[in-house]
Amino acid sequence: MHIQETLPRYLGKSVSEASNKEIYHALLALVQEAAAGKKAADSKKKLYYISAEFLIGKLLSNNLINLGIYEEVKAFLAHNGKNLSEIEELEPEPSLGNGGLGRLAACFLDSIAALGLNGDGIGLNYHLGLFKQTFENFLQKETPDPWIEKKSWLEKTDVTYPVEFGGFTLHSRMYDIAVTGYENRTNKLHLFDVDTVAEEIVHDGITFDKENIPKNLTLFLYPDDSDENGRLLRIYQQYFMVSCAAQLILDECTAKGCTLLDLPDYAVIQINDTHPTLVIPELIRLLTKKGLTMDEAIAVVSKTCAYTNHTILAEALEKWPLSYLQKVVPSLVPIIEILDDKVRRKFTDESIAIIDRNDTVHMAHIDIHYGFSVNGVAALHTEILKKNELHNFYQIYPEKFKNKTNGITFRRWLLHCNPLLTQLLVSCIGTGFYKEPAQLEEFLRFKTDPEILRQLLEIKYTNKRRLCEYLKSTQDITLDPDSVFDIQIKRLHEYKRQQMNALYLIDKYLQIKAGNKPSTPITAIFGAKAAPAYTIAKDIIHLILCLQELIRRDPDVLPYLQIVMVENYAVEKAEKLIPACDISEQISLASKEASGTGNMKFMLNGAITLGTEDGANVEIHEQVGDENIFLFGASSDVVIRHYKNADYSAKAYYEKDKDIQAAIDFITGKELLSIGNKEQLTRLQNELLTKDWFMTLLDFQAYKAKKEEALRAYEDRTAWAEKMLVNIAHAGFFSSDRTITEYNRDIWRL
Ligand code: Z15
Repeated sequence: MHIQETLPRYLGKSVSEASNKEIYHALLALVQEAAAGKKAADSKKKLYYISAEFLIGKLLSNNLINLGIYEEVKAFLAHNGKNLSEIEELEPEPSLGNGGLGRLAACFLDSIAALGLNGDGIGLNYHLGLFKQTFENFLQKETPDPWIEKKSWLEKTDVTYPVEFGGFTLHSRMYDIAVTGYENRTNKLHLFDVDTVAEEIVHDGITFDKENIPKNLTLFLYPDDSDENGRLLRIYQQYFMVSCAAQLILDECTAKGCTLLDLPDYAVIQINDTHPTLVIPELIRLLTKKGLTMDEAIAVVSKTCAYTNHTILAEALEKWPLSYLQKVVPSLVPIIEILDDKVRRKFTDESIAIIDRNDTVHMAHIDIHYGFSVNGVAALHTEILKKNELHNFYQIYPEKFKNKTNGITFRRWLLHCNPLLTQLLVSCIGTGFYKEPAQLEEFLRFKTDPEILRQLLEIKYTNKRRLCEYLKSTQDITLDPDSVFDIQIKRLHEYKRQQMNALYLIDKYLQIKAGNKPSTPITAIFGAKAAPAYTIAKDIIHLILCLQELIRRDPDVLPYLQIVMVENYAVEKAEKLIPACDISEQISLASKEASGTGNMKFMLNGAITLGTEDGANVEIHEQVGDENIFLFGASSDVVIRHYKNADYSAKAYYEKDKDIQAAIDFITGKELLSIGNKEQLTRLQNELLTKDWFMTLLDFQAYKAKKEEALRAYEDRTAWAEKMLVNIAHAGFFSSDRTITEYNRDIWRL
């Protein structure tokens, strides 16, 4: 491509005369055309990755990198007085996901295309996204996030399908986003929508009429499901998504010559968590309508669908009352009853039934009985599924169970977000790791090279300075780049234990007040959205914001400790935070974080993990060895035993530990009450003292000791840089290219 000629042609004027917005639009069109040119031939068998979330992030730079024209475009713009980074800032981030599960789906699409595999994503086009988070009076406030502009990556198609609900029919509209693989083929992300959706029904933040399905169906991702109408709306969304998916899949397969009985030769469907589970009965319904017998349809679908489990948290495993399904999708109920009946005839074990004695439908049970593969997302997680949560299924179907440890795309999480580190790596070991991430291990040769270690530290410092500038310009916060950057960014959930980090910071504050100052100042950074109806999660945000303010006002403490909560944490923020991190907080209660993927992004960018032996932290530990990770806390076995014996008492820890007492008492002490709200702070304190379901106090002292050890280790910068280097060099395993290669080898067989 000759960008000097093409870009002005798309612009209709010279680059130097164009505004950044015009250049953004021209690049958008140019990239879309270039991507379309990379559409590869359809292989016989195709993967369909169905997911309620695709947290794809901004696409311009990613696409330029994958098309191999990033440097060329950047240089040409610079030559004309334009800055590509400033143009990137104008792109709105698609708000199509919550957290890890959605971001994983996005990394997977990138790797599927990069590996040249024929696979599309299927999801929904939420107009107002998740929600936009702002802070007001130290509280989270939610407003709509209208990310779709007139000119966007979405390409409207003329594909539409009827979707029949109880009492009415909606007609879908398919939008496509091109997914261009790194120097490889272009696949598609298909996002279904309804033309009738009406953004104007939203008022007072994110409130809307939950019963007006034609107008609200694709407004928001995961609308508040704290009431019945919210839960019904979720089922409307889910059925709409999978009915469109099933119709599209059958259309594409029959167009390629599929006779339906041979569907598994043409399609493999990956069901991302239980949200798309209804695709199983929906496909069975459609196949029987097209003439297959019920048994034939069930057999065909069971060989086509594979399920990924992302959590052992009971409250996240979806169960719907049969009466809800009866109201929303009456046509699927007789099929689900047949599926249940077949299971009951074969097995007497009540715990594996599809419809339980309370007439509740267990979505994961449908996936496991009527899919050919079940996978967890990290080694520990898969073992826990087999041993505990899904033990009875594992007994019946041991051959279905597989582990597929998660991964991340290095194109976004190294090449794009950390160009300086990428450059250093290329100068040391060449570009082989672009396509073979395992080659990063060659970087180990430089482990004792003082010049390379110096450069690693210098790059980290530059990235920290850039983050400081960014936070200054976006949130008017001044940070000290010479402090140690300790970062916890992820959805807010009690099991992730942001509250434990907050208690540590209270403890640190009290120590500084008592004259015990850290040798290197500490900057603790948080980023997290809380589900709008998750009261305690919002209370934890309140606590952190109050602590941030308390210290901001305290000149005795501010030089040694600073807390900042980044507003509206999203992919674009992660891309700026991760390269600037020294200590990566991965402190979930062992057994509860299925994998984590932020942990991998931090490692790849030279942050050292401070974490529990949970999820993929276990595998990070295996990669880097004891010397290059800071692990603490109760093991998953111990934790699981506490739950089984119901013998954990937060109160007991409070009563016997003076540090814990001081930190917990501080939550409702006069300092914080002068800033925050009594109601929220008292509720949170009470929760920690009387419930503490995720055992914060159990691990508090171990956490504190290990964090102090990490901070001491940071004092020897050369030794620290060696740890950084080892982490980077061993991150190759966590490339999603490796993960996808395994999915294809063991599940999809494309
Ligand atoms: C989500 O982001 C995850 C699990 C879920 O059940 C839902 Cl509903 C959303 C996360 C896990 O918490 C995280 O540990 C994992 O890394 C990620 O999915 C991708 O597998």
